[in-house]
Amino acid sequence: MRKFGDLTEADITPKSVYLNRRQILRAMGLAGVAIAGGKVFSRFAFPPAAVQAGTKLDVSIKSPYSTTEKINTFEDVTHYNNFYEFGTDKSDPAKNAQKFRTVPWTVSVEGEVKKPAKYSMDDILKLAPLEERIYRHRCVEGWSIVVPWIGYSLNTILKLAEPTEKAKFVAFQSYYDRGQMPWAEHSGIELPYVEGLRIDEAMHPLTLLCVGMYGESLPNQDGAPVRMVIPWKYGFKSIKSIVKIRCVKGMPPTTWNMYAPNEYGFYSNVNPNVDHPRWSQATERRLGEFLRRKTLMFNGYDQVASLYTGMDLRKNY
Ligand SMILES: Nc1nc2c(c(=O)[nH]1)N[C@H]1C(S)=C(S)[C@@H](COP(=O)(O)O)O[C@H]1N2
Ligand SMILES: [Mo]
Repeated sequence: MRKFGDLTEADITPKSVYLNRRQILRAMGLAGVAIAGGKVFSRFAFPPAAVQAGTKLDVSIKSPYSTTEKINTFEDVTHYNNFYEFGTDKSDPAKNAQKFRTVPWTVSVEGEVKKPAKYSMDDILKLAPLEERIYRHRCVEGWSIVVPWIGYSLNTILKLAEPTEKAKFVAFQSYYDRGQMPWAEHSGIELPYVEGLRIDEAMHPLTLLCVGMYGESLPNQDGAPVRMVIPWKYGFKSIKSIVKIRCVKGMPPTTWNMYAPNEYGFYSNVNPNVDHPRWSQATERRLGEFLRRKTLMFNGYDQVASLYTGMDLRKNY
C-alpha cells in the first residue's frame, strides 16, 4: 500500500500533462531518470521498445459500444488490480509487475482452425484499426470500474483463423514464468491462468481483444501486452497477458472454476439475481464512489441476452 504523503506525479498532475512530459523525457533520452526528485517518476518504467507498457497508441475509432458513464482515474485502474501471478493483494501487481518482460511477445491462434497462426505484438497492433471502448468492468468480488480500453473485437483474429465446424469453444492461456512471477507460488490458484468462452460469445462484437487503455499500451499490471475484456462477465473471465487462443470442441477448463466449482461457473455472466455462495451480487461499489450502486443484468450489456435464451442462468452461473 502507498503511504500517505507518498504522492506520485499522477496524484497532482492531469494525465495529459504528465503523459506529455513522459514523451518529452523519452525523446530526450532521459528514460527512467528522476529529474523532479525521488519518488516522482520512479513509478514509470520508461519503455525502451515500441510495444512496451506506456507507448502511445494510434486510436482511430470511438466505439458505439462505449458507455457515457464517468471514467475511473488511471490511478484507480492501475493500483487496484487482480493479477495473481504478481501477488494476491490488490496493490501487489502495480509494484511487482513493473519488470515483467513483454517484448518480444507471441500469441498463437490454433486448434480447430483452418489457418493457425502465430502473431507478434506488432502484427496484432496492425491487424485492424484500434478502437477506444469505454466499458464497465465488474469484478466478482463486488467492485467495478469504468475503463477506456483500446483494441478491436476478438472476432477479427478468429475470422482470420477460420474456425472449423468442430470449434464450439475458445480456450485462452496466460503467460506463466515462475522466474518472473515468484509470487504465483503463493497465489493458491493453478497456473498458467486459463479461461474460456463459447464460440458465439467469443465471436460477439463486444468481446474485446485489448492492447491498451487511456490512449496507450497496457500497463503490465493490467495485462500487458494483450488481454481479453468481456464486459458482461465477471472480471476474472477477462484473462490477462495472453499467449494462446485455441479453438476447441469441448468446454475448456477455467482457473477459478477449477479452484472452486460451486462458486465460479464457466459462464460467469454478471447477474444480480444469482448470489455468490458467500455474498450477494445485487450491488457493487464503483471505485472512487462511496455509496453502492445496483448491479445490472449482464452488467447492462443487454445486447448479449439472446446468447442465453432458453438457458437456466441459475444452473449455468
Ligand atoms: N492472468 C490473469 N488474468 C486475470 C487475473 C489473474 O489473476 N491472472 N485476474 C482476473 C480478475 S479476477 C479481474 S477482476 C481482472 C482485473 O483486471 P484489471 O486489474 O485490469 O482491472 O483480471 C482478470 N484476469
Ligand atoms: Mo475479479
